[in-house]
Amino acid sequence: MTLRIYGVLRSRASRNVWLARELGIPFERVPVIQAYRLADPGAPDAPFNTASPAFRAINPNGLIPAIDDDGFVMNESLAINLYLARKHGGPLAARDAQEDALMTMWSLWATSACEPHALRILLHRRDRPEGERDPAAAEAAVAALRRPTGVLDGALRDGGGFLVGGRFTVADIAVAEVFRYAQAAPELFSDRPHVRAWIEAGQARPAFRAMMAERALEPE
Ligand SMILES: N[C@@H](CCC(=O)N[C@@H](CS)C(=O)NCC(=O)O)C(=O)O
Repeated sequence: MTLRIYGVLRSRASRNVWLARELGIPFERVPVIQAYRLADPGAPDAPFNTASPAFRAINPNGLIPAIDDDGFVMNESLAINLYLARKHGGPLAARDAQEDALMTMWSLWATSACEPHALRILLHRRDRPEGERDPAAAEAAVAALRRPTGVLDGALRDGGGFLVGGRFTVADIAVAEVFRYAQAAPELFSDRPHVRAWIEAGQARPAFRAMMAERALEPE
């Protein structure tokens, strides 16, 4: 049996698919859509969604992504990526306990210190219909993300363009996928050359581009 990744690509499942493609491992993606994007998620003809009882059996939180790896079921996108990297090894994974700790540190930092602000930027600068955007909320999120962006820039400068071990790893995917949401605020990066170059290099990688090409086929 193969690895199953549950989720549409217009969700945090994108980071799992990016990593799986980087690792070159076989996987099957099951397109579970967010319930809030459907008029009636419980309708008999509704697509498989985060409120579907069959999906709740996989992730009782009712959130994508989740994985089933040959019977091993888990959720939380960044924990999934750390698991997959650890399992399959290679340059994306940690070589020792210290690298492992740093990869965990960057992943937790991405989701706790950065993601809420990056998501608010995305919502209020791009995803919500124009009339429903709150420019002040976007400004506040940009302000909140300034210091973390500076921290990231310094780490990339000192790390030769990568976060851990002087090479592209699962930590770069974790942080880059969160900062992708903040790209709707280019002013955040104007004085952060290392972050700009790193985002550009990550998004030029064939695995990222393949994921995004597939994502573009999904309804907005
Ligand atoms: N911390 C979780 C967050 C998961 C999450 O919020 N997923 C969103 C899509 S990106 C979702 O499933 N929303 C569906 C809903 O709220 O019904 C992770 O990183 O996996």
